[in-house]
Amino acid sequence: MADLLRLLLRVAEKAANVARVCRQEAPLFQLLVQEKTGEDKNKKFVQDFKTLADVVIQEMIRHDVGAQFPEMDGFIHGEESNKFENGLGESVTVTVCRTEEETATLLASVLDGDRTAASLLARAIHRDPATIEANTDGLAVPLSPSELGIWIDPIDATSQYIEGREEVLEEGHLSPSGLHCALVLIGVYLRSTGEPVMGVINQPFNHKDPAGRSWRGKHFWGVSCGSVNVCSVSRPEGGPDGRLSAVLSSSEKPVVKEALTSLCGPDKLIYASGAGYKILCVIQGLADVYVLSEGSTFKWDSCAPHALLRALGGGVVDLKNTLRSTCGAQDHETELTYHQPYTECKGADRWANHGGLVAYRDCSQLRSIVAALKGKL
Ligand code: 2IP
Ligand code: CA
Repeated sequence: MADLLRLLLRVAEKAANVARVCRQEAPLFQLLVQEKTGEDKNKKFVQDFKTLADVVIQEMIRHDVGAQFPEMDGFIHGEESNKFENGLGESVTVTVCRTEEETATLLASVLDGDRTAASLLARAIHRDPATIEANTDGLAVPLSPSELGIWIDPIDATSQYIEGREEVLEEGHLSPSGLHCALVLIGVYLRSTGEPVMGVINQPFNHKDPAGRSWRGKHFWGVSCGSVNVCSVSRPEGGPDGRLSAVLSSSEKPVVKEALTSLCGPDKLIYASGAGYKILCVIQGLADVYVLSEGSTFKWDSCAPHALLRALGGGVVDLKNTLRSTCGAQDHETELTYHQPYTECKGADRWANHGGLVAYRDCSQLRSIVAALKGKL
């Protein structure tokens, strides 16, 4: 497991490099922000570049993990499909090739021959990342790769990534929107039970280096398996006034906002972008809980940060099931799992967290949230 963790930290850093390069290199950035529709649309060009960048990152992770752990091939899933069709009906499967040149040639074929953009992207994919320092010494978990599956979200909070607003993050403060909400999420689950057991989060745009030019990232990881619970973030202390704070999507239902305002007080409700970023806020103690009443997140959004929360003694439950459950909120029956699709649904919806969710560090806080929302949804 320590080998797998080290590899995931490394590929997440590579993914963060690709995400940064797409914003830093002008030929890629132009493609990233332009949205061509109707007459303007180049029929030889694949759907949109944003999706291509996501797919490239996802395939790079799949390629590197599959190369080191062939037993995991077929169990590495992501948000995007790697089959592209352009407006002329031509279909191309985007993969990472053996050499940088081959990858560049393949990418050029979906970028209507834009060799400059294709080469820049291929270089970022094939470049070795900086070494990631993580103290994984002595991390012994009795699991083999053949028991595990992976969920990848190449870039969560894509809208913030594209918009690209730069915020200076203050230690201990939640900043609701901006580039820092964009995260690379890689979660590992147990194939037999669907429990999340390992998570790696890379925040590609954490701060700018002192020279003020390029972005530096930050990474977080956690392992939770049986009696082994290790997290790179130490468990945050409770707030001074003991009142709960909740982070929500700005599009949350009024009834939820009202119930939580009564419970927490209006100053303790915070709104932020990105499903992964909101769970990261709970992990870091910038909020106590993240409540979402809609089924608008997916397995790839929650798997990685869920593993970190479990390592800290918390978790992520299905909100609807928890409200329906007759047992206490501590009952792990309603924790989200990652191995079974909703077979009655199609496409991405097969993997949605349909019942909404509550991410929490502390079971007693989860109980307060459940009590406040009971009978209201
Ligand atoms: C999105 C992204 C959105 C989030 C949505 C996710 O993933 O994290 O920000 O909505 O649930 O699926 P909100 O910010 O309202 O919580 P992606 O950006 O990868 O599509
Ligand atoms: Ca996402």
